[in-house]
Amino acid sequence: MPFEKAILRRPGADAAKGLTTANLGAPDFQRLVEQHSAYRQTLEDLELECLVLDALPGSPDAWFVEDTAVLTKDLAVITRPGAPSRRGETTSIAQVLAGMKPVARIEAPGTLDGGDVLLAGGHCYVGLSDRTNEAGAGQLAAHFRRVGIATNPVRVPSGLHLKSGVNYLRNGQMLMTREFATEPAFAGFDRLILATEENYAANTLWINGTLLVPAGYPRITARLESLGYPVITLDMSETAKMDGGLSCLSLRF
Ligand code: CIR
Repeated sequence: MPFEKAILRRPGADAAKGLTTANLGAPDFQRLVEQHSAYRQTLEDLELECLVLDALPGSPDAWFVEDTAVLTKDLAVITRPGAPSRRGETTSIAQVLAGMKPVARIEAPGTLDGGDVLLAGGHCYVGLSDRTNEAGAGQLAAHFRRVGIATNPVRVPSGLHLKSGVNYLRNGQMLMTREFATEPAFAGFDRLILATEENYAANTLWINGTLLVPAGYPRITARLESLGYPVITLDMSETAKMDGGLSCLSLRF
């Protein structure tokens, strides 16, 4: 099903104060704003109507909107982010989504980040990570069961989120780091395994038939093109400095 809309949030001038493990230095704010604008423009070029929210003062990670909600055709699940510093971000997203879809919530002691939720061919895989716990994953599965979506938990051995390491393309093809190559939950997919030095490109994003791939990963870019996907590469250098990737910058529905 094609996406029609996306919700984004502008990075704030305090973006460098967000959480990160990347050791790549602080993002250059001007470049970050330019890269974020290019991302938005790309979604618009691919026919998505973009709602761009203002930066949220005091919440330097709020531009990673993907972590605050999980959207399906019939439901919006407001998350309870695993990082305490990010919990306040959900209030504003809940207000935005309230008029659009029925809303459910992840409640304490559950924690869940949207970056751990992978929807593939009508099925949901939820990562158990440093941010998403069993209680949060269980609550998500219960909400999804009510709208006819089955959910499987998947352990995230390293990295921030499940989608830092695995993403669904189309046609039964799953792009993943070597860590997930033997994960039984993905055994039924045609698995495309990344070379270790290209692991960041696991966070490739399917938008209406086109793949958005982070710039700088020539091997996987060529492979995806050879499979017949139109590919657009985007410079993600400043987002990567804050542990983010392409999927985390939007909620798509
Ligand atoms: C964080 O650590 O929460 C943010 N600095 C990065 C979140 C990235 N989100 C995502 O991949 N879905």
